[in-house]
Amino acid sequence: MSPAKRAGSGSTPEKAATTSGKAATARAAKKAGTRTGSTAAEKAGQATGTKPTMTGKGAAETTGAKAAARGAAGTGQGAARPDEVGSGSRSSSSSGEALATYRAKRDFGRTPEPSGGPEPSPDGVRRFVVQRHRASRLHYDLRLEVDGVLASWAVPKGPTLDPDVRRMAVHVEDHPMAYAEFEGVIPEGEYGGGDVIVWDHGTWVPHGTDDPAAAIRDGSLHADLAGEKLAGRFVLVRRGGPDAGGREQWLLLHKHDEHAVPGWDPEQHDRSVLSGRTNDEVAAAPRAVWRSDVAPEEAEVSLDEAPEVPEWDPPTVEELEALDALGARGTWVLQGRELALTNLDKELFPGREGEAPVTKRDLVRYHARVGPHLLPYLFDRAVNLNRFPNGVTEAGFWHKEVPDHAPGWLNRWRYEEARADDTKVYFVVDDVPALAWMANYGAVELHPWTSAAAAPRRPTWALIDIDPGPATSFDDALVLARLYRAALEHLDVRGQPKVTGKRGIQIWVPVAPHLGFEQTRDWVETVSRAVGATVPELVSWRWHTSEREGLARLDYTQNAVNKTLVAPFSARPAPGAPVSVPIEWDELDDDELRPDRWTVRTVLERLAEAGDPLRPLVGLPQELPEL
Ligand SMILES: [Mn+2]
Repeated sequence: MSPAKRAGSGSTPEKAATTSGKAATARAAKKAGTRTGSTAAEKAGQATGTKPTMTGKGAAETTGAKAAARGAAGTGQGAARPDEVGSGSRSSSSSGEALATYRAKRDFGRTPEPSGGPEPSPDGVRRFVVQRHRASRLHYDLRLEVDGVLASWAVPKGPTLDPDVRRMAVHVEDHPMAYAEFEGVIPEGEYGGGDVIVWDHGTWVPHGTDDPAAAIRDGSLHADLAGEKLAGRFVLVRRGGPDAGGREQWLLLHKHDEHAVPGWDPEQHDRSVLSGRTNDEVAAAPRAVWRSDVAPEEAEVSLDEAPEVPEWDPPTVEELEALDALGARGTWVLQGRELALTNLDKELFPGREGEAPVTKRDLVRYHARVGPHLLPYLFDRAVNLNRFPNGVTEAGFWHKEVPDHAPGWLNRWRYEEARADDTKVYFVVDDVPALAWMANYGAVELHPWTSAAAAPRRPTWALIDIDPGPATSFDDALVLARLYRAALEHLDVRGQPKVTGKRGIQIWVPVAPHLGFEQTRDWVETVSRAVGATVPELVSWRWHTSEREGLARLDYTQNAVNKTLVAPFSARPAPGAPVSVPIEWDELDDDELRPDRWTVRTVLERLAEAGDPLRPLVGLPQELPEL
């Protein structure tokens, strides 16, 4: 457990920041080939006394340039909210004051900030970068390394080699070195939201001074740039300000030297020097997201690498015996957490014929035991709850917001992009006690988001939902599932079916998270239309249930932010507490297969024998082929 987390006691925005920062930290740590003490993975390991198993790819993928950027990033203070034209205020770029404007403008929650002052690059070489940034308006951000930070100007028309052109340049706040190699998207709704490419980069040397910070304060800097596009001597000179918003207007021009090119237009050179991609291409399939709510060395979230998923231990025999020994209510100590359990003998589910009802104690016990299998699907993402606190014979209700009374150790995530009427603070269920708490809360169905909390607009699963109508038999659903199997095999796409525990079948397809929901939704729709076209007598495309004539719906619309399907191994609100269970494709041909074949009483035995065929696909960064 991280110190930050232990200190938390229920102030939700702060805890939300902690959670998201932690998830980002896990990625950043993996990228760097190290692990920090605050990853959820370690927390889980410490809580259970087991060293977490790290999956996924390691640091080998990190390019040298990235590694160099991160090396420099470690010395940065504060964090970056990428500026927009005209909306930043200037900074002196002097050490000590550096990045103070960022810190003043931002709330990092509990994320610890690095200590120590800025340092020059180890080799004494000063770097520069120009990012082409499409925010509310297109502009180019010229950033020069000065005393361990990036002194920055927003240049609406971009720098040019044409010596007869003067460009307006707004002096904006210093950015941390960690931002220098960032290329990707900044989420909508955040400051500077839009897309960013590294339009040029290289090294620079101040001319006529060995104290460029002082030169900037004095309003005139000559800089010799050696980039891939820009070269030669540039002059930055202050022309006015600061205005009411603290902004200074500067001019940027190129000297008449051997690198000058009359008529040179930056828009004619619009590709990234890192990836060769345009802003349009980066926006369509970004490889990274910049978070504004965490410290800069954690702020870049790669979309090319899946999050590490830890492993969890089941409860011990002694812990389960302690649960059985409780009366109708009491405190259960599970993996170091104290759970205040209530109404343990309440019947949550009627029994199936000839079976005893399923009590809340049974569901708590099930959640604890199935945790190691269920948590990989909940880890690091928001979860929507379908609650039945009075039992499944009464109507349930959707619940998303973390209530005030929830214990402080439960992880939360703050949905920054939520609309005004949307839930802001969600649960992130990432350990076994949290799952047990959910059962006590009457959260029968757990519906995880298809996107990770760190990048809510980037799904990691594409979902195919064979939603039976009243006239759809299970045999019909199997026909449709087999058609999907043929389609996925033909396309060489990996996915796995699961029975829903009610009447349907879903197919979960892992995807690389640089894809957006529009892409997963369109892809699933296209495949589904093809499947449906082969058996039109089984499928309706009508939106309203009443118009479907009882036919099945191949529902691709759940591929959207905050739309969800039930988690694997979550119980369903029906007699006997049936469970949604991933299956092998071959099991579609098993005569004994039923959509509600397994219950909370039988699925652990199934898991012991057959395992979980979907688990190897968690985090698989699969591309979806063009159709
Ligand atoms: Mn910008």
